[in-house]
Amino acid sequence: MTNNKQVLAWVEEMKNLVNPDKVMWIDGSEAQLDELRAIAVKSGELTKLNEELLPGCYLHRTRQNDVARVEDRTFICTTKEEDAGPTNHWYDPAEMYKKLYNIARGTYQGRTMYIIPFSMGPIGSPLAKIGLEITDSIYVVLNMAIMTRVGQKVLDTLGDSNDWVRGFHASCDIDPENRYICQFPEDNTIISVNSAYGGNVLLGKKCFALRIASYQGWKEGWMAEHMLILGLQNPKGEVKYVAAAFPSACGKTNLAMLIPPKYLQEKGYKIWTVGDDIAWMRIGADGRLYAINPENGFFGVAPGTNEKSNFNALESTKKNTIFTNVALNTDNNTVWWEGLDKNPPENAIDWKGNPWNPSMFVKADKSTYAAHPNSRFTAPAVNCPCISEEFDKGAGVPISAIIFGGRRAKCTPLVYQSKNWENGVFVGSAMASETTAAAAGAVGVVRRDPMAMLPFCGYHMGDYFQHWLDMGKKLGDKAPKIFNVNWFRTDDEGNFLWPGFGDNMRVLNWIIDRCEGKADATETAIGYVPKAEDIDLTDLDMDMDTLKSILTVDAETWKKEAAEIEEHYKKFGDKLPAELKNQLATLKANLG
Ligand code: GTP
Ligand code: SPV
Ligand code: MN
Repeated sequence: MTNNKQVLAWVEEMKNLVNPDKVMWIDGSEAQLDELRAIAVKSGELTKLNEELLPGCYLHRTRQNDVARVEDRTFICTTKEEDAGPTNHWYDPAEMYKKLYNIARGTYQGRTMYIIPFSMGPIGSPLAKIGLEITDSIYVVLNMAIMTRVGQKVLDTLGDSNDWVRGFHASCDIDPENRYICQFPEDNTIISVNSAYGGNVLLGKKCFALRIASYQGWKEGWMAEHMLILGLQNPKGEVKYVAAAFPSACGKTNLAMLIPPKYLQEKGYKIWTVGDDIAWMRIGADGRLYAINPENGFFGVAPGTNEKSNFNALESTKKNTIFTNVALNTDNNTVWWEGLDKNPPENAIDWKGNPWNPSMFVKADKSTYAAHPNSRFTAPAVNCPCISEEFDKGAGVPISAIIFGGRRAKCTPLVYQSKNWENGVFVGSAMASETTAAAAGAVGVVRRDPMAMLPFCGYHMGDYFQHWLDMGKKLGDKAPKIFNVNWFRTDDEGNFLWPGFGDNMRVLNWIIDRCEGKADATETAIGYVPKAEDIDLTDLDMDMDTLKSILTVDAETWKKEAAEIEEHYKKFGDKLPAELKNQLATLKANLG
């Protein structure tokens, strides 16, 4: 399939290491993918779902110990430890290669080695990058064929170039004690062993498009961010693009596919989806910031996705989709998850592979749920009813606003605007959010997650902050405006105070109005907060007092927040840019 000498040498080296029975290059043809689907169904790796109701769809269950990203087993392997920084786990590259090769040696025996050439970004786009993933898992091949552009065309585009990322995956025994997700940014290399779950093994996604790409972006002057990209169309038919960084399972897919409230639809407002998880951004010829979505599909959270909360995501999963760790409805061979509808199947198999029925469900006990809280769908982007016409173009869309956000029951208001780019970088660097099921470990614990990149930044986070500041200097007055949102404020009983989902459009409209100088705001210690009357509550069952309560910036709460930010900043030592130190001092002064 290729004469590229570096590619062939690496494939040969890996082949000698793992000793497969067979080797298969993924050419991207439907015929070849179909052959693999048939093998996986026969072996039980995939379950074919109801062809009438869910054409081309399959269910896969992972091991119970392999259901999410594993941050404490994820390593950045750079020659110098300090280059990985205080927020990453570091390992010496030479030692890590040795360790990983010892784990992987001979493990493809009796198996097939699949070689997947893939492009992150539309093939041939000046913003795209190429990778190869070697794997022994058909599940990985079929997911990569949805999430990225794969096949012969990628190798043709690569030609003899050595500008490509090496991704090697070995399932081994799925042993959690020997699970390693390792990035070698200096070598453009990723190695993942002993997992067979999503983000750990679909190496184009978090490992390449964020960890490796953030490092490349730092060296080459562009940005790889954990951001959705959406286009907001106004009644005049103009489309403004927004990128938003929220931590895992904090609402990116939902915001990216938002359907506006009826009265706004009737006025002519509409949202177009460019991406739901990752943005690669470069300064264009006109000096503005342009973003592409490097992915080709959505690896979305299933629980909570329904016709009302996210119609477009649900529609996207109705054909050619792979479901991971959801429940199987055995009456009609379809899928179900908590929050899909109010009719759980009477006869089901839960995500662990055990018989399940609704009488077993106890709301407070997640272990009784039919679907795993981090169960997911892998759906082709072309299925999405609101996919943007810019999605496949590769030129990128000009970004008017960048939004940060997270899950904060208290403290952070519904929305505020930073005072300028520098202040916006401070807001992003100080972001915090409650942890979710997207990563192994405790759920609901508030932690600092700068720019939603804590698990994904491939280098020293202090250098990363500096890179953001430098990008702002280059962008000058063409820089996007920076905002922060929080859909997750709760009352004392834990009920969400803001309706969220489609109603987030009301906040997006304020954001766009601010970018165009059309909306008013109140200046507070943390930034510009909307006047309550400027958030349109038409058709909403919400009183002004509740709205005002989630727009309030409480000085005492924020003084505690500032103290926590100061603590968080200590980690970065000398690498903390002076601008951010000054920003924190200004915040403290503003709070009095
Ligand atoms: P990753 O794919 O892990 O990066 O997640 P994501 O950021 O794309 O999050 P997603 O949109 O899948 O939402 C995660 C969870 O948050 C789902 O259970 C949603 O139902 C819920 N959620 C999303 N938006 C809102 C919102 O506006 N309000 C509330 N209360 N919940 C939301
Ligand atoms: C996330 O955790 O942010 C995801 C899912 O998008 S994974 O691909 O597993 O990282
Ligand atoms: Mn994500």
